[in-house]
Amino acid sequence: LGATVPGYPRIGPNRELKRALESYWAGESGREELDAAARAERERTWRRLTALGLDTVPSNTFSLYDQVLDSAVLAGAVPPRFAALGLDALGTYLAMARGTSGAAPLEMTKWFDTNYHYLVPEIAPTTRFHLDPTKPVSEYREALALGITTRPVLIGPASLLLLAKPADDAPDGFRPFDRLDDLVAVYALLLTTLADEGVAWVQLDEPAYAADRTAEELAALGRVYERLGGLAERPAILVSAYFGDLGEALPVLASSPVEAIGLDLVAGSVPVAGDVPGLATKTVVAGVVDGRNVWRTDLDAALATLRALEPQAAAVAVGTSCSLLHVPYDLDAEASLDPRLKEWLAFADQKVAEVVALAAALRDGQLTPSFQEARTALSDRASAPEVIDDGVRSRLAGLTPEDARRTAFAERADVQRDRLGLPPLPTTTIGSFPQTGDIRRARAAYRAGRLDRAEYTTRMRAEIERVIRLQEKLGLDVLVHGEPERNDMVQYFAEHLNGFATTEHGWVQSYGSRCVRPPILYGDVSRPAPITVEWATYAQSLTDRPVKGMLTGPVTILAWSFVRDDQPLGDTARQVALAIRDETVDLEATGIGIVQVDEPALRELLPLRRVDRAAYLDWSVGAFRLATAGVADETQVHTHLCYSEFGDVVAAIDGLDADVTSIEAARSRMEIVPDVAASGFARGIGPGVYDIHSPRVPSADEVEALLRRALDAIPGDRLWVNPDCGLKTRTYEQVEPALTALVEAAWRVRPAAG
Ligand code: THG
Ligand code: ZN
Repeated sequence: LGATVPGYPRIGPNRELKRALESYWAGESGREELDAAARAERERTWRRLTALGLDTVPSNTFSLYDQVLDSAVLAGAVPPRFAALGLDALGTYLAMARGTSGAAPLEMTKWFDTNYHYLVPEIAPTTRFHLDPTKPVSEYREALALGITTRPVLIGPASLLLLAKPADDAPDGFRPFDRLDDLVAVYALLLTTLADEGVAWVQLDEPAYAADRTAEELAALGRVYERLGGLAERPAILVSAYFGDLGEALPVLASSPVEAIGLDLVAGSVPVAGDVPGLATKTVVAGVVDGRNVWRTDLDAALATLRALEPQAAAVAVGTSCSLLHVPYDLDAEASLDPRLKEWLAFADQKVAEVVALAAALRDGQLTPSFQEARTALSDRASAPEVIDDGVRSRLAGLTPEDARRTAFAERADVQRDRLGLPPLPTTTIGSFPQTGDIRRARAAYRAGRLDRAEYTTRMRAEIERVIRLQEKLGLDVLVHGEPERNDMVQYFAEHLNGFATTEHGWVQSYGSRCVRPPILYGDVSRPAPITVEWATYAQSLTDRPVKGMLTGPVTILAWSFVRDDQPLGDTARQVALAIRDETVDLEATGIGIVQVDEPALRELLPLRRVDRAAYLDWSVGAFRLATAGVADETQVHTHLCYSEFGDVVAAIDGLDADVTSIEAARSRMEIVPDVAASGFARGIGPGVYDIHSPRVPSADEVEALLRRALDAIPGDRLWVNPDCGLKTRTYEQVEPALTALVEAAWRVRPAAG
């Protein structure tokens, strides 16, 4: 295997695939253009990885939408509502990804602790697994025709089922994992088919085993690879796991008849010598180059790790810790990035080069000049004045527990009730309003210098006024300014804080055709000047109703950035928290009575292993409290969290000590509300009553029913009425009638909440 990587970005260095998909969806181009764009991106990838010097190049890492969806379709796991549409293969695939008027799409959720989202396969006892090997086979042939021999990559069968959910009509107690034997039969057929094609190696990804697994799930993993490894005719098998240590799954795999195991040695570590004797017969693909952060690798340290592994394994190959899907393509595309900072960084292509250099060093002991370059860059970074800010450090050192503590919630609640004078079941939104083409163009023109500051401010103010008047007309109780000035809720703050750099082309796929440009947090963080105060106070000046100030919380800013790796995350989080705290205090000083600090990513960074969770929740909750405890009792602090898996973090949400928390609940029809109430959560809560992830507009009757259900579990003086999430990705045609229904429903239910 030599030098290789488990995966590579696929959206295109200039987001070519995004554009091709979106123009196909808009009906502006046809199937041929889409296929051509996809083929061009695959060819570019294989040629690039070959040119950079990898010994073995992966294939089937391309996806039109999502790799989990690809594997589900390969196994025939197409739910009946999509099969019934009678569409061709592409039509069915895209219907599963995006839905149609009659068929809701597959649910989307976070890919482990990354900012990538995958589509959740739906499995029933009746799912008829059957092999459709078209995609990996045709991509293998496509590469071969270019003279490049590749290793097809697929999600392994055990992880595919562990990432799936039971279909809605599955009987109680049914688990997708119950179908493992049936699914493995399909994978067995696949391996035989690939062998017939002449495929020498296949990579099966089992990242679900980097999380805690039951004894039953561990035993099942062993059975899967006994069976696949025992096939008479098959390619050599590489089982790859990433985002952490394999733990107890490692000896299971090591004693199965697979040829190679891929380990994440950045999030995980080299097994203790002698602990896993089975490794002695395996090739270990050592993921020593971080596949999900952008720092240049300490090549000496990585080489030492590789050498420490050598005595334990039959052979050591070199790779990145996980697929490079999570980093941008090429640092060389960044013309405006500070040249000094650039020396400290590596994007996907630079990481591939690091892998190649490490493999060469391991093979013949020759250190290429890149080793010396890495040493120079690392020592420069360690001593750079841009990284250290003594003011920030001494402020952090001077903090006391009091700084993260407010008066008891019940006391504050009384003061806030008197000040705000809101009705029961107050109505509000999460913060962002639809971003019109005009607004995006104005921001772009301002950035490019084609619009001056005064004209830009005039345009933004006009939009804010429009949004305020609309909310007044709709009858909402707590208003927002709508965030027209923000490109992204993290990037916007990064652009205004010291210690962050932003990129021009550093796009990373978030889901489907959607991308984000994560900022790079490289140094001590501080706030040089107020960021949002001007917009929020302008909005407040237009209306008598309370306007909420809108901020992004420290944990989410970290989660959606590339964060420095030279100090504990908790320290970095507290620096960001202090910057946000300064902003809350300034908002309060200008008369803003409600400040919302969003933490949609709080759940996302929760460690995969239970043993690590308490420490994480300690620093993450602490950072949020530090960010929000600087305001007086009469200032109401709100927070917003996305996604519905709250069981794991209800106690932590309470620990945030926010006065009001809004959460996603519409898609699960308020299912989580009784759980939240049963946990003893006694603060204000706004379970979303309008699913903004879909273009569908709810009726007032429907919202009313949801509210009545919520009111069964939560008293009316603590229940807020709001959508599931921000409205940024919706249109005004959808938002206006939906918010009309929301306000109407709140009015209908209020008498019962009195
Ligand atoms: N910001 C960041 N990460 C996120 C979200 C976010 N992760 C979770 C969730 N929200 C992901 N959702 C989206 C929704 C829309 C888009 C990206 C992620 C999106 N992106 C534009 C695109 O691809 O066309 C580009 C945005 C831009 O112009 O800056 O629409 O909100 N960091
Ligand atoms: Zn949300």
